Amino acid sequence: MRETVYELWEKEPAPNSGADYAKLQAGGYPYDKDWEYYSYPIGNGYIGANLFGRTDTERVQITDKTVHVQGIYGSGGLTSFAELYLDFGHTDIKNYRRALNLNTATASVSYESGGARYNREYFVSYPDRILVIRLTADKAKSLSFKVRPQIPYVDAKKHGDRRTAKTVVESDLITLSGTMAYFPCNYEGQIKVLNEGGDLSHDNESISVVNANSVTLILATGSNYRLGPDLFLNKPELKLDPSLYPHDEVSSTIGKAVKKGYIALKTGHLADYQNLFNRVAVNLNSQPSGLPTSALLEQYQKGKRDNRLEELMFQYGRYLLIASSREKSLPANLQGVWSQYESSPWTGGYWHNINVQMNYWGAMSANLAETFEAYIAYFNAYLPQARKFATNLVKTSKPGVAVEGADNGWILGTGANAYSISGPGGHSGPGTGGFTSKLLMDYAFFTGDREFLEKVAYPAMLSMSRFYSSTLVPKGDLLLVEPSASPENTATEKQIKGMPGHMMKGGHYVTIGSTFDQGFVWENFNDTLILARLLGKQDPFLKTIEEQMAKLDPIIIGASGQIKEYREENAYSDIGDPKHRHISHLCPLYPGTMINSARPEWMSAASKTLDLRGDKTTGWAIVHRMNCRARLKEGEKAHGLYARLLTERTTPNLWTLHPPFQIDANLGAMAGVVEMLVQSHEEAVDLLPALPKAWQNGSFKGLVARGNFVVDAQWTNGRATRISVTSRNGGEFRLSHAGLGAASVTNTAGSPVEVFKEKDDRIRFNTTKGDKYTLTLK
Ligand code: FUC
Repeated sequence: MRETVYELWEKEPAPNSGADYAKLQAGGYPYDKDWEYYSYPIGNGYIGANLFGRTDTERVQITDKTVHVQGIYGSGGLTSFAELYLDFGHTDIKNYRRALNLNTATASVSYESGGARYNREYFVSYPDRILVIRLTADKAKSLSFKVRPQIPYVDAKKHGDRRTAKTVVESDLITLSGTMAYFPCNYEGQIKVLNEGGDLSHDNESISVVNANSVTLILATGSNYRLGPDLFLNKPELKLDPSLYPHDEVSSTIGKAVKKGYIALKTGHLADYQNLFNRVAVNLNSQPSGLPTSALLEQYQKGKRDNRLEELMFQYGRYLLIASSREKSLPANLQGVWSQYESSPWTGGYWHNINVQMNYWGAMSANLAETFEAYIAYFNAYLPQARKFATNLVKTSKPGVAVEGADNGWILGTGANAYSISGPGGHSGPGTGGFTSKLLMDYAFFTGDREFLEKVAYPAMLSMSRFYSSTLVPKGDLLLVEPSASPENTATEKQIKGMPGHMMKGGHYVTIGSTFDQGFVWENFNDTLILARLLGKQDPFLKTIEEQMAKLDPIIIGASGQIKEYREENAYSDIGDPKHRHISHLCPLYPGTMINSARPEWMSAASKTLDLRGDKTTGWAIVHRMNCRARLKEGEKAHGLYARLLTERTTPNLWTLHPPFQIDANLGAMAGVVEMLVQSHEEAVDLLPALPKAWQNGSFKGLVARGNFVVDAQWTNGRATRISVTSRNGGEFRLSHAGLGAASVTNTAGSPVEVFKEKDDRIRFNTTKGDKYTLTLK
């Protein structure tokens, strides 16, 4: 397959007209449209940077995921770490180009001014944990500029936003340091200026480069944040060790990077990044347009749909996930790893009633399972607090029943961030737990990692099942979740008159046994049982959940042919906002698996529900609809939603807007594209299950199916012409695709493999770990 270059590019720098404190977005301030719409994001999971590519004063806004203010809810909130300004003062700019290349995770700026061509290159290395900016010119001694970093928001009015700030400049090194008042979090950043030719001079806040041939800037950040259970169990002032300073760590990171030098740093960055990025190619038979990205997007938004933009958006999702979630870093938050804010919208947190899950929906299938390791570490750290929530809830729901010392399971609610998690309640019930444990299950299924299955996934699923099992409330023959909600949906007093539930603050309806909660209890029980079978576990408790599962009755079809959101609704939207962004009652379809092809009546009801809910909604909500349509194998509609996301909720830097910018829709749409091309949640892997007209010809390589099978395919007029499968773990492989029953299969050595025809369109064969199988289609 040919290698396509995917890049975002423009002929102009990003504007930078300042931020606006008057505009509060979801509690986030100040709002900076230029940052949100036009800057290019780079990152390594720990550090994020937004690049403006300017020629007068370049702005590089830097975020460190661990550095937080008090945040709107008082439990922590992501904030900007620093601004790095580079004063060039260049005028009469010609032949300007800035780009963000996704194949190399490198950004560049290039232009002519005053008879010289200037080039800049930016990347954030994961292996070396640094940001590198390399500046060159085609004329000797023509690089003169000032390196002027700034610690933002030191004059914050709110106590919890305050920070102390100190800038120290030595010959070629600038050190930024201080303490965030709230936790207190000690932070430090160092910027090393390495010039080739010319001279350096400095004042108290900046370093000036004069007449250099080339310059390399290296930046590292650090803090006293240490991910671990104490962080979630302790009071704010005890979460971090105030006597711990990151100075030695940051100095050592910089020292090592300086020693390696630019070439080795870049080689290391490329090797690390491309190992992940190059695994997947998706070719939708597109052509390069020759247009800058903003113009390409504008054209698309005017109705000229373009497959290259759709491919670019997919690969951008993979790029953004790699940039914002790596092993040992914190997971990708609501904005990935990017925040220019004093206080980020919704704290820039981990929202567990859909947003953080959406971040990882595509991690495994888009062949980036490693990125989920950041969430696993986060999960292990918050688990003791999640257990406390469960024990307290069991105590309230079963007063008098001794629960001390027992495994009461674990549970968490919606709001969480790097410093805290919350328990379920309010507008989102305990289904948020099952929503979360689904991710662990997906990781287990996709990777087949035996140790993870034994040590993490099974205990986690089983333990959450214990929580659900002991808190379900008997009502007649059924077992229901109480209190229960359909996340964030609102109702009117008139709607809920005479209903069993009640209204809470914000107009949220709280009731018994919503489809969301019942559905996720079902999914959790089901997953626990599957894992138990797989691992050969015997435990009398498994029998209990099997019996309880039969009493959950999660899916009920209503008078409008809809999947009911609430048990007590009759026709669609008897209760709740008929156009609400959340479609929590369709979680059993996606990311859940209860609604599937084996239940066609549920599939039609889910489709009907989506028709009734409509597509006019916000960023991530469009994406949840897209992925549901893909699961329903409604390719045209899934594609329509992808196009809607690009048309209505995508900015020129291809970030997606709720609004404000949230990374969830970028990453969730990436998952949706895969879901249209390969699905693996049913008995057999389904190839091209939801192909729209616009994608009738194409190919992909490297998409992953559950069982850890890597699939490559090529198709013409919607029918596969070439399929191959690499078996990472061995085991039986089942594939379904039109006409597949007649296919023959050879292994890596070219020897024929015994194939069982299960149906006209479905085959099965055994695989050996590491072997690649080629299918010959008749
Ligand atoms: C959920 C959504 C909101 C927003 C927030 C971060 O609460 O309902 O729309 O995306 O998360």
